[in-house]
Amino acid sequence: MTTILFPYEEVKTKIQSAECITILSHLNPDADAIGTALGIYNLLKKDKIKRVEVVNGSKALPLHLDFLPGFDKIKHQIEYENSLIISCDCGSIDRLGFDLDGRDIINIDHHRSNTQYGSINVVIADYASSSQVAFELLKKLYIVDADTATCFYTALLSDTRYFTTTSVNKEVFDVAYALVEAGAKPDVIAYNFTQRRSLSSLRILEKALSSLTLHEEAKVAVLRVTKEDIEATGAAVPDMEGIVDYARSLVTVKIALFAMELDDGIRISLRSKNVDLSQVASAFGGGGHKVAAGFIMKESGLQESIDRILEKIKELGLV
Ligand SMILES: [Mn+2]
Repeated sequence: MTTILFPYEEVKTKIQSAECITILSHLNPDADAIGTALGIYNLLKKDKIKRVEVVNGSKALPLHLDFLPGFDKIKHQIEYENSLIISCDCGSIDRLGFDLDGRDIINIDHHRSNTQYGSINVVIADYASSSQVAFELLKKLYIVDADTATCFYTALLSDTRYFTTTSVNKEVFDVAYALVEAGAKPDVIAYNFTQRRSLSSLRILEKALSSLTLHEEAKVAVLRVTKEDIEATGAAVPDMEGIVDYARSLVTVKIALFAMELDDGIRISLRSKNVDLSQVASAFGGGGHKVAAGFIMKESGLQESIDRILEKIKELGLV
C-alpha cells in the first residue's frame, strides 16, 4: 500500500478551534458507523472545555452495540448550533439525515463512492473500516484509550466480518494489534458482538433462508423478507444485518442479494465474491464498496425490484 498523507495539521486546527463538535454517522447505522463515531466521541470528550455530542438520525440503533462505551449518550437530534461536524462512515451528505448547511465537516470514511462533501475529506477506500481511517488519523493527535480502542476494534471486527473480507491485510492486523495494546479486549468484544443475538434476528433469518432462490446457473442467490415476515418476527432493520452473507457463502454463488420490504421502500443489500458491484449500485442510486453495496428502491415493489436488479446484473455481464 502506498503511503497515505493524512491532513493531521488541518484536522487538529479545526478541532482545536471548534467550541462544540457534533459527531455524526449514517442513517441505519452499522457497527462501523457507531463504533467509529463513539471512538472519536470518547477521545474528544476528554477535553473538558469543549462540548461534544454524538448523534445519529435513526431511532432504531443496533442494540447489541450497547456494550460500547458512550452508547447511551447517542442522541437523535443535533442540539448544538454551528458545531463542527465530524462525519463517520457516510458516503454522501444526505445519508446523515440532517440539514448541515454552512457547517464545517470533517468527513472520515472508506467508501469508494464517497462524494467528498466535507471541508476536510479523509476518505481511504483501501481501508477495511472507517475506524481504521479514524485510528490512523487520530493516533497522531491523541492518546487512544481503552474505551476508544474498544469502539474502533468492534467497528473493524464488524466491517471485516471477523477478519475474513478481501480488505484484510497486514495493516488491518497492525491496527487490531495497536487497539488491543491500547486496551481493547478481543474476547469480551467477540462475546458481546456475536453471542447476544435477539430472538427476532434468528426468526427473521429463518424467513429469509426459506425464501432462497438461485439464478444464472446458481451464481446469483436471492433472499427476501416481506413486510409480513418483518411484522411477524418483530425484527428491526439492525436484526437483519449479516443475512446477505449466508446467501453469498454458498459454493456456487458470486453475487448475493437480500431484499427487505420496509415502509420507506425496498432496501437492498448486495454482496459479491470479488465481482465489482459498483455499477449495479450506481444504476439504482446507491453506493458502497466493490464487494458490498446497498440502496433503497422506492419505485417498485419487492419482486419487481429484485427482477430489475437481476436484469441489470445480466445486462452488465457480471456473472
Ligand atoms: Mn464501514
